[in-house]
Parts: sequence; structure tokens; C-alpha cells
Amino acid sequence: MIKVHGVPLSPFARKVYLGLRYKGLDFDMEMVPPGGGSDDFVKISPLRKIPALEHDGFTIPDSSVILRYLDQQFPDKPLYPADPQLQAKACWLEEYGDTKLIENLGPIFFQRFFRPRILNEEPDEDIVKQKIEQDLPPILGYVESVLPENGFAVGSHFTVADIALLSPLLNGRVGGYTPDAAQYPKVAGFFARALEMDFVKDQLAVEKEVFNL
Ligand SMILES: N[C@@H](CCC(=O)N[C@@H](CS)C(=O)NCC(=O)O)C(=O)O
Repeated sequence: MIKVHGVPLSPFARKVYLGLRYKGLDFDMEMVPPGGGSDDFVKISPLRKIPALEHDGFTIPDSSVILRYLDQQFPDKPLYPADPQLQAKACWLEEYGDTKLIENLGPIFFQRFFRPRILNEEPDEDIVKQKIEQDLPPILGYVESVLPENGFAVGSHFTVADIALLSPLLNGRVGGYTPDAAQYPKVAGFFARALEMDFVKDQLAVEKEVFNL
């Protein structure tokens, strides 16, 4: 039995849901908000962060650790390329997505979705403008420089790099921001192709239902 503790709009929890869906593995979702849940949660996630995985009694936190664990337990449809250089590239893009992309797309999501919908506060559009006009161009520019015209982020199959670049872009999208195809053609093409994948559509359907998007 596989259970993911987290919430569907968390970019880190979504990495795990997408990995499981890509591999075609069944899982349960235990709704745990960022930083929280019951006092027992700290036993499986010492930093109190989501996601945490439960698999047949074994528990482990952290999206990157979880995806690597799942790939070793369920090697069909691998998320990590076998070739050492492609694997290193995929892990680097995972790191870039988990840091720079989330740090700069997350605030758009926070201002435009989380503040009005969850905190009942007004969004700060100055922060959104700063992110879109000042902070994101060099970051998406880097992603633009490494993505291919077509296909997947790294190598010839879907990998953890696709997951980690896609997940923060989906948070930006919930905040009404999609990379401009004229400014970032390869990022926009990558995003459009990902949105056409059936397992990504399945994930988006769950997010829509849970959060009434
Ligand atoms: N490196 C962790 C980061 C997880 C993370 O930061 N999750 C956020 C929610 S998206 C969280 O739980 N934040 C609560 C906190 O930092 O206390 C991973 O990849 O799973």
C-alpha cells in the first residue's frame, strides 16, 4: 500500500503524485497541510514538511528522496536515466526546479490563490509584477537555454527533470501565469506538451476537484 501525505497543490507533493501516476501505481492521498497535520506527522516527516511517503509500513519524507526510492522499488518506466551524464543532468534540473522555479513561481501562486482563497486576504500584485517582470526572466531564460525544441527535458524519455520543471509551472498557472510563448518558446512548448499527457490531466482533475479551481 502506498500513501502520500500532502496536499495536491503543494509543488513538492505534486512531484510525488506525478511520479506515481506516470508509473501507473495506485496510491492513497492523506491530506496534510504544509507544516502541519497531527503531532504524529513529525514522526514520519521530522521537518514537518510535505510530502511524506508511506509504503507497506516504511515511511520517508522529501519529494526527491521519495521519487528516487519509488524508482528503485518500481523500476518500470524509470524516472532517472541509466546513463550517468543524463542522470546528473536530470537531477540538476530537479534541483533547479525545486529551488529557483519554486521560489519565483510560488509567490505568484501564494498571492493570487493562497491569500484570497485560503487566508481571505487581498493579493499583493506588486509582488506578482516583480516576479513576472524582474525575477523570472533570467530563471526561465536559463530553463529556455537548456530545454530541447521538442520531446522531454533530458534524454529520450520522461524523467524526474520533467516532473520538477512542470510542478512549479503548474503553481504559476493556478496563479494565472503561464510563460509567454514569444519570450520563452521552448518553456511554453514543454509546458503545453506536458499538459497534454493523460497522467498530468488526471492530476489536474484531482486538483480541480479538491480545490474547486
Ligand atoms: N525538500 C522538500 C521541501 C518540501 C516543502 O518545502 N514542502 C512545503 C510545502 S510545498 C512545506 O511543507 N512547508 C512547510 C514548512 O516549511 O514548514 C521536498 O522536496 O519535499
